[in-house]
Amino acid sequence: MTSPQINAGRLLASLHALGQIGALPGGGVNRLALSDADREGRDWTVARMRELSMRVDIDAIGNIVGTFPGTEDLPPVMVGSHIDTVRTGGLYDGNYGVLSGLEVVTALREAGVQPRRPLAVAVFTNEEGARFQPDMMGSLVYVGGLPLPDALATCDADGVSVQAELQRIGYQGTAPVGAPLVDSYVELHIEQGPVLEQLGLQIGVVEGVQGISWTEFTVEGQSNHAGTTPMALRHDAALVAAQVAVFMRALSARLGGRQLATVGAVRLSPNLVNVIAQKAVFTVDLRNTDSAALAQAESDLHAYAQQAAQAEGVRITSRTLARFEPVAFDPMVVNLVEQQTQALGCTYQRMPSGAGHDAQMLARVCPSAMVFVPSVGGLSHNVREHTAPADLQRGAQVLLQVVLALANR
Ligand code: HGY
Ligand code: MN
Ligand code: MN
Ligand code: MN
Repeated sequence: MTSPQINAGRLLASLHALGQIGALPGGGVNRLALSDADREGRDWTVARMRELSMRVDIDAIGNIVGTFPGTEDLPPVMVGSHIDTVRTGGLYDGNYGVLSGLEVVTALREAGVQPRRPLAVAVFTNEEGARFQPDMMGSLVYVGGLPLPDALATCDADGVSVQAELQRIGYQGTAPVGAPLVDSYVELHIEQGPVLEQLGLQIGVVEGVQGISWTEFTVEGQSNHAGTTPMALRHDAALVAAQVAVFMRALSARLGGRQLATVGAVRLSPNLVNVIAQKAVFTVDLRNTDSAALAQAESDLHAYAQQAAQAEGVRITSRTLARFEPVAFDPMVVNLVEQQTQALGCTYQRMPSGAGHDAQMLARVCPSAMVFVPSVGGLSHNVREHTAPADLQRGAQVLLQVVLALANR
């Protein structure tokens, strides 16, 4: 029996092979949740699990869990992430955590090492929330945080439901969802931000995830002729959307610290060059590590949006698309990640996660933590997303060591 080693070439090859599915012409990946590309990516990943003789379970929200048996029939140590992407995704966001999990299983098999506890590799449905909200939908249902019928009934902007798409791509499984018996969960992920690269560090020991608030606003004004309507007589829905977008900077400055605020999606109608917009539907993404500050940001946002709408004489309504409090990971697992990182001689720092992750949902049912590796230029949700091969290999080796420590304790 030798000590299991991550094979960097094999891991890279699997990332590039999966990255071909939904590949965009100029580079990057578009594998929106429950799309044909997502189905193809799921088929490819399930085939890898079966090649590793893993038991494959697919639950009613389409979560895929491959299990590598332990010497004892105990609740598994789980690793994993997601393989759905945003429309301008990269090779690594989510995919890296899933494929590193399969690489860990491969390395264990190669070395003839069977851990005491089983090792589960999870592919959670719709982590991104780009097409169906909320994000982290599959893992939220998995831990009992969102009733399955509500998730299945969720529709995208074209009115297509999660259930219809799961059935269409053949991934509405029969395994029960609900609070699963999982011993612990560790998610390996690219940082998706600039911190590790700017500090020249190799590993992020992630202590928690910041709070997330997604709101969709609908503004209804009055379409009118752009050439004949005096400015003072307009009821311009696009103006209010633009004012809220500009307000993001003021909101962030007002709350200082780590308040992040983004208007990411704007849909105007009739969306024509010579027509004052009758309707604007736009989203606001607020993030903060501090729960009270996040609530304050939400309150300031709604007060400003109402005031801007009133001044323009338009109607405004809103609905919450996602709302998750900040999460702190279990110190036992975080300390283990730090110990294994130190044992491997990696440079590192403890840090929060700016992005949402499935780990923040698993933390509701079992001790969880995350491991980050650097993102080149801090880029993610961008087709130029990149992480150096040495960093990918190092992160996966840390994951392997943490998994063995958890599985054999
Ligand atoms: O938005 C997020 O942070 C996650 O990638 N869905
Ligand atoms: Mn991700
Ligand atoms: Mn993402
Ligand atoms: Mn994410």
